[in-house]
Amino acid sequence: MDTDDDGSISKDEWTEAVGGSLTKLLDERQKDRDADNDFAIDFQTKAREVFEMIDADDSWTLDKEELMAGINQKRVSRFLISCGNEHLQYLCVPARLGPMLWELDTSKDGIISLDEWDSAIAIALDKKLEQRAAARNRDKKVAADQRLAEAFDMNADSLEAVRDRKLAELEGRIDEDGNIISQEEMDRRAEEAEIARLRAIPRNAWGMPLSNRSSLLCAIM
Ligand SMILES: [Ca+2]
Ligand SMILES: [Ca+2]
Repeated sequence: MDTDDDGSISKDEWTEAVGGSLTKLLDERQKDRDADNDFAIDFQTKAREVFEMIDADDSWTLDKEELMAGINQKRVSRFLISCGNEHLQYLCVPARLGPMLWELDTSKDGIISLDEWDSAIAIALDKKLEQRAAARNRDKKVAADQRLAEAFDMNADSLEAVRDRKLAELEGRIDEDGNIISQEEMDRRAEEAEIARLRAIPRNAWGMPLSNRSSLLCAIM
């Protein structure tokens, strides 16, 4: 920030630093949007090609026979399986083709029109864009963690250790010596305590808990 190295941050330096990171953020968002747009165009183009590959008689509708033959083409099945809309994905499972056709055929005339196909593809595309955004956020989080680790002069492992400790503190998993108790150990201890609790319940000669009146009655009957 202190670009002229005079030991203080002037108004201009501040404006430049803040403005710079804002511009960078906006640039990044624009880049993400552009990449998503390119992806969407490519996805829709492929989807249309797949439709045409299945539509053997060029009627602009898909019937069951065309679908059954279509899924045997590698490009068709590869697209469908990874497309993100499960109604399209399950078309590739012969036993489920009928029910999926019924789901996709919203007009219930027994065939899939181009409109019905496009609606299914729109759902698939939304899912894909969601996955892309999630993956991007994951990447950004990893990058932010790395920056944080560098800022504190720690490597990612020690940052992870700090985070583990914080989590253990929050969950009350610290023993009297200040060591972290693992979740498995906590589970094991809880299980042991439960067994001890059950053993401590006074029982009659038939092994029924004395405190439980209904089981006591059962035992008598
Ligand atoms: Ca057709
Ligand atoms: Ca239809």
